[in-house]
Amino acid sequence: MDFPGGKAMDAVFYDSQRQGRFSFYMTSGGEEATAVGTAAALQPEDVIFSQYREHGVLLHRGFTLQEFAHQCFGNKHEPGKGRQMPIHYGSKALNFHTVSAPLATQLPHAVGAAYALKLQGVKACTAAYFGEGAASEGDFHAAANFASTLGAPVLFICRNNGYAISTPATEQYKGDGIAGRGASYGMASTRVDGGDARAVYAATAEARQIAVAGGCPVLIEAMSYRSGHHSTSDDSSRYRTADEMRRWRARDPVERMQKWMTHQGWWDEEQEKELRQSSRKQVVEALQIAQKEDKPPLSCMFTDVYADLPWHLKEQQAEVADFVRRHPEMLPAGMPNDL
Ligand SMILES: Cc1ncc(C[n+]2csc(CCOP(=O)(O)OP(=O)(O)O)c2C)c(N)n1
Ligand SMILES: [Mg+2]
Repeated sequence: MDFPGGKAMDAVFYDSQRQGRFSFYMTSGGEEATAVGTAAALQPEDVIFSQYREHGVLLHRGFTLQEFAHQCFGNKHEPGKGRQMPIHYGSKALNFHTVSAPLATQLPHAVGAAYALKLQGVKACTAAYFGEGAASEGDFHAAANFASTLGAPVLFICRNNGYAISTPATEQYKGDGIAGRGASYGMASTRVDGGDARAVYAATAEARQIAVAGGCPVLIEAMSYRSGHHSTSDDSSRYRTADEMRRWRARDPVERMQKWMTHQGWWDEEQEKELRQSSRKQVVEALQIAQKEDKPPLSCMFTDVYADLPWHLKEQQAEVADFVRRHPEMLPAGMPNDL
């Protein structure tokens, strides 16, 4: 897959997954301006609930390439201790709730957290990211109604990238997209060009001001295009034309930003070349380091859920211990057996 705009992280992580170095990856190509533009307009005390395609938000908050790489390899440095699939990032330090695979579950959570901030008198909001596909879930509607009736300061940030895996937006809804749904729940709503980082920033800054000052939700629908496959388990050439992809790739958000900065005289080709090379080197190094690290010990499968292990898990733990004693070759490479 080619990556317009020279996105080092997505390009190298994607290729590494295809080489079989880790199990799964999702790219954010075509939607970088939505992630970075919104993140730039938020404050560190604002709490993020993301879907899974918002790497730019984490990068903007200071999540390191090494942290991304550790998580994708599920090694011992990953806070989830390897119990989640790759791309399920989270960071307590950065006020970023861990990605949850079932679609839209983050939306009612974000509303509850926003209401809690309001009750505590904290002048901050939550930001709930979701795809237009996730907006078909009941959780979206429950969250929108709770947010507007309770007056919860939450920003609903919809990335409308045209597809829910292989289902085009034209087959997902018959109304005029997602922004209109916000209005029908009685909340301020806007639609923005999700490929224009400056427009996204301006819309988010205003939305945040409305939400925090007014104690109410705001919905932003950022229109963009998922320029990559849905995930490393998908082949989008099966359901969309090369011509459609070419047309959108010509409007790549990173290239648009590069052109604008160059036009302003703030950026040139030489700086661009250097940045691409050094970014790529940093990403490759982070992956090499993460791949060499040990996995969390086997016992982690059974910890951190119950204070006291219930009988049925004790039984399963004994079964696993017995199994790896009889079949040590089945223990994943680099995973200490502490059972
Ligand atoms: C409740 C639930 N149903 C189905 C899925 C499978 N699934 C994963 S991603 C996805 C498409 C989501 O599309 P969208 O919200 O538009 O996000 P995008 O992938 O386009 O960023 C589906 C159906 C899931 N993870 N959870
Ligand atoms: Mg989508």
